[in-house]
Amino acid sequence: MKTNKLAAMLLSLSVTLIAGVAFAQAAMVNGEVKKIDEAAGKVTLKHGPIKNLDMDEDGMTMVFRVQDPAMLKQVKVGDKVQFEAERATAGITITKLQKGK
Ligand SMILES: [Cu+2]
Repeated sequence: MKTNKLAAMLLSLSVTLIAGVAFAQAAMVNGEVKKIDEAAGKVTLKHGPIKNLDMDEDGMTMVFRVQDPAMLKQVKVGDKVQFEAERATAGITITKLQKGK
């Protein structure tokens, strides 16, 4: 049956896409804290490439929102960090933030 073949093809394609997205999100990005704005829940990071956001440039400095302002208490200006960021309706948001090595 043709319909079944097409359905199977679409299913395997979407599985591949989901796996790809999961892999991109799992990759932690290296960064360095430049500025912290706890009141606004924002942090300025100089960061390496962020594959899941199509940012291939190295050494780009920009402001990120943080998902939870408490994240900002774990880091200070000058710290090397690792993070994960996602594009959200309110802007690019950091979903994970930890001190790097
Ligand atoms: Cu950037």
